[in-house]
Amino acid sequence: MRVGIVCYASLGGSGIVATELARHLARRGHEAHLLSSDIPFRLRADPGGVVLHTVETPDYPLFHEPQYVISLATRIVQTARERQLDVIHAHYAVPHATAAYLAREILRTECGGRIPAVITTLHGTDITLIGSNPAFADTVRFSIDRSDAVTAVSESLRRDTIERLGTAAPVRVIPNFLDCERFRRAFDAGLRGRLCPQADYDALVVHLSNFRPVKRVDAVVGVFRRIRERIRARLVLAGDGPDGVKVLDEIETHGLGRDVEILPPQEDVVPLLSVADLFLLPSLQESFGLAALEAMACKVPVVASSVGGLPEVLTHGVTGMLHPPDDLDGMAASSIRLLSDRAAHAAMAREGRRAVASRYCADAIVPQYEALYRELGA
Ligand code: GMT
Repeated sequence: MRVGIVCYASLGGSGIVATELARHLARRGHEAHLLSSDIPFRLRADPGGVVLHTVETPDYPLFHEPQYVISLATRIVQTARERQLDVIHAHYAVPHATAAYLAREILRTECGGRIPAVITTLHGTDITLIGSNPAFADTVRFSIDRSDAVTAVSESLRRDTIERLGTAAPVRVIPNFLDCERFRRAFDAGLRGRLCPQADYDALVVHLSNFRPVKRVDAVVGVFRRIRERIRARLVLAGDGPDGVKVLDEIETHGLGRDVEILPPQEDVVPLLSVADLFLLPSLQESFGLAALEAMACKVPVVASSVGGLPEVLTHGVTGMLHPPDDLDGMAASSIRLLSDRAAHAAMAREGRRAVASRYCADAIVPQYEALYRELGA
């Protein structure tokens, strides 16, 4: 099959999942094209047989507004024509579902050309935070409903889509996935020693994200501060984003400078996760929580908010610990318990890896997308 996948290049779960899907489709013998404004974050190290088509949005002095929808739709049309695409798979509805719809309608007007099926995969904030905003909702709903198929990454997001946008299109749940061969614990004593010297610390707590308000990096520091009162722990935050400065303030206010380190976004997160003892994800909203899945795959117990799709990914008390987003004391108590009880920690690490291996590996999920493409005639 010839598949064109549209995604954001920036640091975010939807771009990561789209890139991995393209890579796995290429590995399984399909022609995989990725359309994005730049090289997607996780494609940089290894394109893995995926053909990248970058989208250029020209500037013009009259425009104060970026014209990305038009340039993206045009790029999709050109790629579909040149490569005879069977499928256009838009990841993140805003505005990718709209550009894909527009591209398909343009292709429909051409004689004899192939008309690709349009699939939209909803990732979370494209519905919960931004897509349902009154400034966008009518167009987003229309674009979703005009897709030939719609998928959501969790049951919670499927419900949110219907409730918040009132969409009519059936939404199928296809969860996120990982390359389970690549995502496995590979402990590096040197890295652990550098990030968490044994003479000073007994535990390493990690958080990875794009430091947007929804991730609540201040709450990460808040939970860590409570842990630090009881355990000689160190916190490593990796990522960057709008709340980076807020986090620095928080660290300074609480005099945590020596115990917290901020690293840049990691192209490969496995080395860092593999030396961690605990992963914190106290998000306000999380339709799936790909970062939690990555941590579980690397045998790192997760303490997270009981919001959105996280209760589908994590079973409280078995593969992770879930608390209401504002219950920082509860998150800290669970963290302290796990970091002080070796047997409980080992059991949760083992069960987390087992859950990922049994339900979320590429081999189980990518065929569900292939089956969907085939159902649509690809
Ligand atoms: O918030 C992010 O990390 C970015 C955002 C995106 O669309 O890139 O993430 C959403 O999609 C991820 C991949 O499906 C999910 O794992 C995240 O839970 C979801 N984020 C939110 O719902 C806040």
